[in-house]
Formats: sequence, C-alpha cells, structure tokens
Amino acid sequence: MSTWLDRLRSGLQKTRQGLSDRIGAALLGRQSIDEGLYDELEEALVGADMGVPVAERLIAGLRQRVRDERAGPDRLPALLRAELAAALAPVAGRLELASPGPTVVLFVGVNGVGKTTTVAKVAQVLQGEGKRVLLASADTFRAAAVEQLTVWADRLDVEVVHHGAGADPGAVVFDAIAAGRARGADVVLCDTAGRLHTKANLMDELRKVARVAGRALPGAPHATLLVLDATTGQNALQQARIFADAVPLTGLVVTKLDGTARGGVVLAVAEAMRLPVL
Ligand SMILES: Nc1nc2c(ncn2[C@@H]2O[C@H](COP(=O)(O)OP(=O)(O)OP(=O)(O)O)[C@@H](O)[C@H]2O)c(=O)[nH]1
Ligand SMILES: [Mg+2]
Repeated sequence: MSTWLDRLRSGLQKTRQGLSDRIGAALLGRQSIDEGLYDELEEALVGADMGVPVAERLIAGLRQRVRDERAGPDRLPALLRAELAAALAPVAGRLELASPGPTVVLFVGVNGVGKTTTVAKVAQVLQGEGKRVLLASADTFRAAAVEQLTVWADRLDVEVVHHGAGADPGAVVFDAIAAGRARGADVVLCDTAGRLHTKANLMDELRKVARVAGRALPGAPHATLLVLDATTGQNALQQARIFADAVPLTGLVVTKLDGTARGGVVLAVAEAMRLPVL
C-alpha cells in the first residue's frame, strides 16, 4: 500500500506543486479563515481536475476538520493534505492474479493514452515478481502497433503472440490465451487498439474481444483496465462511462501524471465509476 501511494505521490508531483502554489497564494497574508478562502481552495481543487463534486466534498471535510480543531489559516495546508490522503486511500487497487492462471488482462482506452507502454511497464513489474508473462498484440489496426509491442517484448525477453495487421483482434487474444495455458504463463497481457469511445462499431469489436477471451478461458478477461491519459482532464470521465458500457471495467490506469498539473482526474473518475486505480 505504501509503495502504491509512493508511486502515486511521485506521479502527482506536478499536480501537488500546482496545488500548493495556489494554496500558498490564497493563504498569503490571511489572519483568519473566511468563505472567500474556502472558495479559492475549492477553485484550486477544481483547477487540478478533481471535478466539482469531489472538490465540494473535500472542502466540506476540510471545514469539519477546521471546526474540530478550531484551526487557524496556518493549519489549512496540513488539514487539506489529510483530507486528500483520506480520499485517495480507498481508491488504491492492485492487480489480483487468478489461480490457477493464466490471469488475462485486457488494456483498453482511446488512442494514444499509453496502453502499449503500460502493457510493457506492467509486464516488467510482474516479471520482477517472478511471474511468467505473455503478451498479446490485439492491436491489429496498424503493422506498427505489432512492431511497437514486439520491441518491448524483446527488451523484456517475454513472448508476444501476434497475427498480421488487419487480423481479427479476438483471434489474437484467443491464440494468446491458448498459448498462455499451454506454456504455463501466469499472466497474459492483451494490448488492444486505441479506439474513440464515440465509435460504436469499435466498441462492439471490443465487446467481442472480451467475449472471445471468455471462450478461450472461462472467467477471462479477469481484469479489464481502462487506460486514461491524465492530461485529458474531465473528458476522462466521459471515456470511462462509455467504455464501461461496452465492457465490464475492473480498474483504471492513469498515465502521464508526470507531465501534468491536473492529476486530480484520478479522484474524479475513480469515485464516479467506483473503480480502483491500479
Ligand atoms: N510522459 C509520459 N508519456 C507516456 C506515458 N505513457 C505513455 N507515454 C507516451 O505516450 C505516447 C503513446 O503511448 P502508447 O503506449 O503508444 O499509447 P497507446 O495507447 O498504446 O496508443 P495507440 O495504440 O495508438 O492507441 C508514447 O509516446 C509514449 O511514450 C507516461 O506515463 N508518461
Ligand atoms: Mg498502442
């Protein structure tokens, strides 16, 4: 748990800096806490993409803490920090492995959010834990997609199952699961093509991929992770809703937190969708 929080904390570095700058500015020269100050703090939270409902709740929690402690403005940063930590703790999740394996994980999301990169990162983490990992290149839209995943597979020295460009992604997943079972893999990580959540035919295709996985191995996919680009802001919520309509999502992955001061979307989406962030 602490390592997850550590990773999230370092990922949220820019968000934290942006927030504390704004909070610092709001507090400058204040002798007492007034409504205007709460408004400014709430704006700072919304500005970090937490969304209005989450921001309002955090501010309500902060007010309570201020009352309980009869705190002055100097205590506000610490109390807000405590409120944020309390909000984040319950959304932390981790990938549970099925036993017996293999655990089949589907990575889904819109174009360019970081699915393929995340597959490689997760493969490396699991490999480090001594797990036998197999990759499935179910992004058959472009030849380059297979190549990209193959480069990662070579670097990590893991096997990747792929068909040619234009192949049926369901068939790739089916073959990969069969190969995973035959070879005693612990995990089969399936990379899928980026798809605009607004394209109904592509969402249907995703539904089919999930169905085929279940035919190859009852219970699969064991995890379906929606990859979200933190820099997308509040649109991430819309993406999450539509993907969840197509396939039962089990968790969220948030990428590119290193490049944005708006990582608050982590909280907004996790809470609205009742999904853990892995
Ligand atoms: N800074 C940063 N860049 C990232 C991160 N994850 C992915 N990227 C970059 O984002 C770009 C897209 O990453 P991909 O992994 O190819 O994204 P994808 O979702 O597989 O893209 P499609 O398959 O085209 O839909 C690449 O340039 C990655 O290096 C991250 O956590 N931080
Ligand atoms: Mg990709």
